[in-house]
Order: sequence, then structure tokens, then C-alpha cells
Amino acid sequence: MNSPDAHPQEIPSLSTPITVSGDRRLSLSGDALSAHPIETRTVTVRCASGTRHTATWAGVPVLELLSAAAVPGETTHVVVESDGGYRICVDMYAALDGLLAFFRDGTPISEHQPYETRFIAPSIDGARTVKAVTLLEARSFSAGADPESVERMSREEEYSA
Ligand SMILES: Nc1nc2c(c(=O)[nH]1)N[C@H]1C(S)=C(S)[C@@H](COP(=O)(O)O)O[C@H]1N2
Ligand SMILES: [Mo]
Repeated sequence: MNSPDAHPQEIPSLSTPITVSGDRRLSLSGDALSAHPIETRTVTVRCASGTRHTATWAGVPVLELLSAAAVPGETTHVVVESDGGYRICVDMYAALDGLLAFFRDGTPISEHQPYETRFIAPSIDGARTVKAVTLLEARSFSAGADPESVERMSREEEYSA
């Protein structure tokens, strides 16, 4: 049965591994992801247009993933990237409340969408709920830096400078 409250037991197999980067860099798929607990959170995604969709998401807590990658104490933000190069940068505490979700309303996301995963957290804008996640990366910005500038450039642009 697929009631919205059903607690999925098994993470669907992924077509691409997900990199989690802290002091350690992990490439997670299949068994490595399944070793983490699955949690469920009901989150309302607010789009810039004003539209809201509330859904129940299930997946691995971002806190679990970042802990496994030994996130440095000075971390201030988390960069999340998709397979298409979409990139966002969120406050670490907002990210830590989030999930790397595989299920929406009790069914695998990929049953209804052309992507398998979504980064979802209660306090972030809809635009920052990244679909088709490939990377979660701990970052530390100094007080004068502009973390959102990272969202306006590609990974290649940022690291070629
Ligand atoms: N990978 C990826 N994720 C993305 C986007 C994107 O372009 N690529 N667009 C974002 C924006 S701007 C919005 S408003 C929401 C739209 O989500 P929806 O299609 O579920 O309404 O996805 C977000 N996640
Ligand atoms: Mo959007």
C-alpha cells in the first residue's frame, strides 16, 4: 500500500551515485545509501510564483550524509548540484533539517518524474529544492563572502577563476 504515511524500507536503485563532500568524499549508491536510516518529512514547497505544493517526502537525512562525510566544524553552507549543472547554496542549518529524498507521497519520485532524487528542506525556497541531485558539498564562507554568488556560476566557472 502506498498511503502517504507509509514508511518506505528500501531506497530505489539509482542511475548515478551521489557525491557527499566534507573532509571525506563519499560516492554513495545502492548499499552505501541503504545503510542510512530513511526519514519522512512533510514539506511545503513554495515557488516564486506563489504556488505551494505540500508533500510527504522520504529519504536519508542530510545530517546523516554530511556526518558520514566528516563535515568540518567551520562549515557555513551546503552546495547542492544536479546532473544538469543546476546549483544552489544554502545555510548549513537549513540544509541539516533536510532530506535527500527518494520518495514523494509514498512512491519513488522516479515513478512520476524524470529524476530520482530531490533535495528538500522545510525552510528553503522552492527554487532550492534541487532535482536529480549529484553532489552535496560542505563549504565554509568567511563573513565578507557572498554565498549566493555560487548560485550564479557553474562549478567550472567557480573553479577556473
Ligand atoms: N535540477 C534542478 N532542480 C530544480 C530546478 C532546476 O532547474 N533544475 N528548478 C528549481 C525551481 S526554480 C523550482 S520553482 C522548482 C520547481 O519544482 P516543481 O517542478 O516540482 O514545481 O524546482 C527547483 N529545482
Ligand atoms: Mo522556479
